[in-house]
Amino acid sequence: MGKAKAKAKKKTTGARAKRDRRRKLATEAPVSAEELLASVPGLDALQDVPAFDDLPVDETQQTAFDDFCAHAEEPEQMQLGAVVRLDRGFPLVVTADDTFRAEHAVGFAKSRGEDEVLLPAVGDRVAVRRAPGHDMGVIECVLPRRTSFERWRGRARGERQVLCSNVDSVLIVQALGAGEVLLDRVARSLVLALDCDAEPVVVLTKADRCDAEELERDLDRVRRLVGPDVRVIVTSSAEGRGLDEVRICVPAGSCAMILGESGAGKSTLLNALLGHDTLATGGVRERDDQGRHTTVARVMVALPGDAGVIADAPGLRSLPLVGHERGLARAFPEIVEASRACRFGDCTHTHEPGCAVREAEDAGQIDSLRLETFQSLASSMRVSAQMLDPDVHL
Ligand SMILES: Nc1nc2c(ncn2[C@@H]2O[C@H](COP(=O)(O)OP(=O)(O)O)[C@@H](O)[C@H]2O)c(=O)[nH]1
Ligand SMILES: [Mg+2]
Ligand SMILES: [Zn+2]
Repeated sequence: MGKAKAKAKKKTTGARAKRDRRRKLATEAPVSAEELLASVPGLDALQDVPAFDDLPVDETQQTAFDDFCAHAEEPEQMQLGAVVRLDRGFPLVVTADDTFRAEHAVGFAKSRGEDEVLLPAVGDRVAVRRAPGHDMGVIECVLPRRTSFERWRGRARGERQVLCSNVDSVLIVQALGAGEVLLDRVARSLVLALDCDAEPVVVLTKADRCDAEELERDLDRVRRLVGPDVRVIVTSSAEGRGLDEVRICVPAGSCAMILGESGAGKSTLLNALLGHDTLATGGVRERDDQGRHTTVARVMVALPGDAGVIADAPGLRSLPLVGHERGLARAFPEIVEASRACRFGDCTHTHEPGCAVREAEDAGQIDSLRLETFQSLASSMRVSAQMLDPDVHL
């Protein structure tokens, strides 16, 4: 692992100075009504918006951008940008020179596969047109995604929704002190992160709400579940605990996505890392008075100092696994390895004779908690695959 670290790039002092200047501008007392509105935390404040240099462009993306420009009309208007915020307004894009809102080009929703629409997600590197005299930009092309964190939205007629692209790590947030930590959620998040090539990190929040004994019990279970290769961090935003450990997981030049249920303490954690309240907390703005989620805001913030970027997203109640076999195999490699010796190729490791996985469990080589979790995830994936396509038998 440590992939994010390897990718980390030292920020140039010039870029940082520019970002700090922009931040200073953003924190100065607002003058007009519009600026006043823009300064309301969690609404439209440009504070903590990442600079273009915080979001490195890889070779494939640069080449795709150059190719696109080679065939674009008036290529001198094209800029390489990154989508850093998707909220109520138009996508917010940063480029080397500027930060502005941008709309999609007409006819942009071109199909990628059959009827899949490629709309920009937070984290996307894009080719954006900035015509002279225009405040708004126009996103003309989404450049190839290095990684893409997707989740299944809806049931049988659902679709894959990109929550964040070009993600290096996923901070799996679970709150302590509200009964036992839900291992099923941690496991699902782990599978989703590994499926998209991101490094998972488990962040247990609100440690101030439980005593030492509860903490030890929860920590043991989570560690046992995720195995020795996944970092588990205990935090309390209320007490400032564990913040440095989280920061270390998000080195400069990398992007982490924060994943957890509504109320898990994600925005509070981000505010604690930022040192001020940029993101709305308490879930108030996330719901209307019927208690429905209304905000679909996905917001990237740049951590202060020599650190990277974190994308906040609204809480996800469910994390369906649909076609995430690769992630499942990566999360439980020892089980997949052992299963190669099972007598039947389609062994479910439940009742079949000659099951090498259960033998390994009996011999103490496979942790029973991990096997139990694997079984439950694998079976729910079989169910979701059936639901999507009743003719497919896994
Ligand atoms: N005791 C305690 N409460 C916290 C902590 N972090 C967040 N909270 C509370 O948990 C609630 C939800 O937090 P929020 O950050 O909005 O969660 P989000 O929906 O995951 O973004 C708020 O009322 C916070 O004050 C913490 O470290 N300790
Ligand atoms: Mg939040
Ligand atoms: Zn088996």
